[in-house]
Amino acid sequence: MKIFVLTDNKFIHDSFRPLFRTVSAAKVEFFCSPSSEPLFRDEVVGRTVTPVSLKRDATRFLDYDLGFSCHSKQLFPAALVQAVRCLNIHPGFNPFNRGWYPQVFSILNQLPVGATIHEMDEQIDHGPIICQSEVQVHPWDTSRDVYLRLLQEEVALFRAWLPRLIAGDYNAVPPAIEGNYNGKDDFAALCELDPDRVGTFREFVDQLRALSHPPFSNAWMTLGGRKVHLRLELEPSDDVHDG
Ligand code: 0FX
Repeated sequence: MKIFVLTDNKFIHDSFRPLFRTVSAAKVEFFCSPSSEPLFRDEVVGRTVTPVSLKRDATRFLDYDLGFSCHSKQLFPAALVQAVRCLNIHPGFNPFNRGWYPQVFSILNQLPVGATIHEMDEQIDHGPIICQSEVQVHPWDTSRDVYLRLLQEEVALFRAWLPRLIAGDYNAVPPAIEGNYNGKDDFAALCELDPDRVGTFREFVDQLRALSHPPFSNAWMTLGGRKVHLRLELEPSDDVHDG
């Protein structure tokens, strides 16, 4: 059995790779986007993570039995997902807040967030769901706090399900509703803050914590003619208060 794994995330790569070694007698090969090559410099030297552009070279995977998208920046073309069983592991609770940075939007719209493994179709983070696990969001969490929790959940879910994913031993169920999708533009629109906007303190805290994800500079506003970035730090104490 031939399996390909596409990833652009070093943590996911380092966590998932050993899992494949323990469960599979199959031949498993790892690939990344050309722009992610520097992340895997050590592996690339040993040719164990191969850069590939799906726009140019998707046909090279047509004779594989199974493909995984594990935080890949590239869209799998329709011809590939129709010809080869392809599975995606996604840091979101499908079908809610599919697409860009699910935890950012879940902090704001309170829709569930978690880890999902699903069969891929030609749409982003779409397709029948194999398994998923919800992750809690506290009112004091930043995007980064939730994201780190999501990564742990993804590893746990992948570890638990990998043998069954490889064997095709699962029921993939289309989501009952279409849910919602957020794109790059939705995220960019959130990042630009209007200094004259009127709202509650809670709304401002929620928007800023949703955009606080060091080392990234997301939220910004124009102050004194300059673009100024903002980030929030929240420190929950052990004191319990009502309200
Ligand atoms: O690995 P990943 O979580 O994202 C990758 C792909 O880039 C993405 O296209 C795909 N949908 C996803 C499943 O896998 O890493 P990342 O560095 O792109 O983003 C990680 C988190 O960092 C993100 O959830 C929010 C935060 N972030 C990232 C960037 C680039 C920001 O807050 N601002 C940013 O500009």
